[in-house]
Amino acid sequence: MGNLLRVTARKVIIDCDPGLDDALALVLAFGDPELEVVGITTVAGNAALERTTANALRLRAFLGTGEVPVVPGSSHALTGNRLAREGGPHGVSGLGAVTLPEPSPPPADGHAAGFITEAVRAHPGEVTLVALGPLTNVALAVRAAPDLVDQVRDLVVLGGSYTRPAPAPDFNLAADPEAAALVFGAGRAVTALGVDVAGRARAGRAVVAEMRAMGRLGRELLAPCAEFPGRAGGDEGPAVYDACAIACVINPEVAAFAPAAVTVETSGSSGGSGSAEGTHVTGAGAAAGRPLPGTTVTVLRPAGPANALVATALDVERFWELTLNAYRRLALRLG
Ligand SMILES: [Ca+2]
Repeated sequence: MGNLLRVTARKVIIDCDPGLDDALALVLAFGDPELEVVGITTVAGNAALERTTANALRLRAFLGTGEVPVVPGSSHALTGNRLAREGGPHGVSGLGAVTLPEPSPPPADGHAAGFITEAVRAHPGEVTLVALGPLTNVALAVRAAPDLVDQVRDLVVLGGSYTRPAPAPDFNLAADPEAAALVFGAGRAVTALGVDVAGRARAGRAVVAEMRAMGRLGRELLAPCAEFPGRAGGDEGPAVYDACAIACVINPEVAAFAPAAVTVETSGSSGGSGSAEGTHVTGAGAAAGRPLPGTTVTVLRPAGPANALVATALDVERFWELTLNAYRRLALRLG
């Protein structure tokens, strides 16, 4: 049976910036037999690159998935701005209060963008690339190897807002708006899950109680990720955005999607002068009349060509059923 599952499992590369919800997403990816994680690539975002990479390595070790390469990528946006928002909602470490053992094997050699290109070319039409952080690595890969867009099975982006205007641009796109614009303009329909829809999946008290009952995995990783004070989301609990994107790869019926024409506001020609506009995004404070860099402008079901398939609704119950099942499966394996 194991072999049968392997044959049909969907290959994914997870480009991420762990990150509490990145961690919850990685556990889901490793716990669900529908997916075969062929690599984890890291980008600065929720913390600096050294930390997001170290966090990915720690998670890999803790989850017993040492054979999966972890490949570090970009510390800075395409414009040269720093990507990281250290000390933000994910804490200084990027993993809140979670403490995991030091990882033993180091990250793989090379750069995330090169790894993505090689892995996709090695399995044309088979690899789904899921971006859970700023889009710098993906943009670098697409820019260096334009054939990539025809060779990936799917390109899934977590970020933006497509069903309603957001008060401020979402971090993942705003951290590197030029990269985001490049990815959405790459000539292939991007599957995009915005924070407007992914934000509906929240780890409420009942969910956290279930996590806590899942042995070591639940006590030491899942529950602390969901309960970190920086992410407190009131009674509903914090949103688990990144896990939503993985769930949609496992089963697209978790969300409803519609074709859309999406453009991403960039910093414009003045962006290269050391402006930090693209890196600090959470406040509103848009310059009068012009959306902040990283803001998505969406025409749903356009008369003309669409460059994205955007999520418009989420089946929250189905999401948690799928996710908690995968967590339980991995928890059993870890004891
Ligand atoms: Ca993330």
